[in-house]
Amino acid sequence: MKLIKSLDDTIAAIATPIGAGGIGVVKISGPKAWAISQQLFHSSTCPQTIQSHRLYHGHIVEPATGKTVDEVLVSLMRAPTTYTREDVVEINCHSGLAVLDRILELVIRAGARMAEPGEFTRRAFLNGRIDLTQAEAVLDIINSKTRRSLGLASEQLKGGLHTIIADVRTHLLEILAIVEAAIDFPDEDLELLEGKQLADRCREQVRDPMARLLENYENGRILREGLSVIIAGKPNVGKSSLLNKLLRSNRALVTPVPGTTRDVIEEPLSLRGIPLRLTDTAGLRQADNLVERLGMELTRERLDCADLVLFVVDRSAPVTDEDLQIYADIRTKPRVVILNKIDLEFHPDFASARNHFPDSTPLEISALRGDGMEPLEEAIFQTILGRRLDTESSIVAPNLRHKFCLEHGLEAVDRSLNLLDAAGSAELVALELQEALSHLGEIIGSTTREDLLDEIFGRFCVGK
Ligand SMILES: Nc1nc2c(ncn2[C@@H]2O[C@H](COP(=O)(O)OP(=O)(O)OP(=O)(O)O)[C@@H](O)[C@H]2O)c(=O)[nH]1
Ligand SMILES: [Mg+2]
Repeated sequence: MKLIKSLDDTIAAIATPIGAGGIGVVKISGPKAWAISQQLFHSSTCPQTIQSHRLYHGHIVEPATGKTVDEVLVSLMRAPTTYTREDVVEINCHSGLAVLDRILELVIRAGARMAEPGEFTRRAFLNGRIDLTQAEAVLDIINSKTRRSLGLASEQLKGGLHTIIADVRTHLLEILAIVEAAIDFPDEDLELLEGKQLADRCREQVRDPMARLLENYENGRILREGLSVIIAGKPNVGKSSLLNKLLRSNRALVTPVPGTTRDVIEEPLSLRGIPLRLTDTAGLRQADNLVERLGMELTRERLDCADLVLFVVDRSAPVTDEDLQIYADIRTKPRVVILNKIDLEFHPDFASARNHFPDSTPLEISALRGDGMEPLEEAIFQTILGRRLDTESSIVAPNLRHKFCLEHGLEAVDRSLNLLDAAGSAELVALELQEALSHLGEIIGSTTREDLLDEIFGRFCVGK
């Protein structure tokens, strides 16, 4: 476990991605940020007139040799209105590994320490500028791949989740204060007098908002991680052709030979701003070939955890037991039944496709020509996303870590409600409410263990 002990030292890192580019930034934060910079930065402006939050031209010069390293723009941002709430200096230099490395080295020599991954954001958190959900949102913003996941992350950075949790905590604290008064002044028999009223209040102000947040978890997961969409069907029906059409690129091999695809092919795809992980699989059939059988095992594993199955059938050929077996296997999954190859004459078996695939409305496409792709995209959207996802308004949704805390917190709240309903002991009610408080505190970081903080901030890159 890495322990970042002190906020007194000054940290530095390269804040831009490594590689050749227009500009690179070396970032310094801490009480000595400006003093350190002054040893290297020869400003074109008189140093005494330099103001906070302004950009100044000059050169980075090696103190030992007087040699110029680079021409730069430097900004000094005085605490507390900075990212970390400490003094921050940013040196904008030319981007290139050698020059960035050299400047960082000079900064370290002058008295700074190399920042750990996520340490700037960790300081913003430790100095109280943001809470833990907002720190996590910074990471989500960096990792966002679609407009919608970015929307979710920026809402969280603005404090959407923090506000809800903080509100619930305030109510919880008020309720706890009443319960504790009942413990301290038992003669007044508060618990009996106000038990029902208190329980109602606890349901309305604590339980319901927590439960509503939990309901949004699934939406958030979809926006953050992407939905797993699996293309399945027997061999040669056109699964890989469909993958290629949806991706608009020839990613998967297509041949007339049944059993072409053996590995699982997964590609990200953004459908109307919703991130999908689109997966092409080996066709499912009775096979003796070991490689093909292994491929099918992988397919079945993937099917188990799919959010949506695109089940492809060849409309120009007879419906076989294999088709029906796969359909039976995915019956419980959200699915779209796709009749492919409509450019060919349809087989009489498909005179009434509904009989074969009850409870589905099959869509007709030609993966070869691209017919029917619009309605298919609409169907994908509606089948899983349209129903569950409020795609327009900004949402506040917990991530997996928050979800566990909320669930544990809710359990404690429910136990306290049962006690209140049964006019149970005020001491026990207080204990349960305290436990709920501590789980809520963990979400925003007020009662979070150091190792968990290490874990969260360790996921950041150095320089953020
Ligand atoms: N006429 C016609 N042929 C198609 C269509 N879609 C796919 N095909 C052809 O059907 C054959 C199989 O296509 P694939 O996309 O490789 O099928 P697959 O389901 O991935 O097959 P496996 O990987 O073997 O399971 C190829 O010759 C394709 O060109 C279509 O809409 N119309
Ligand atoms: Mg294939």
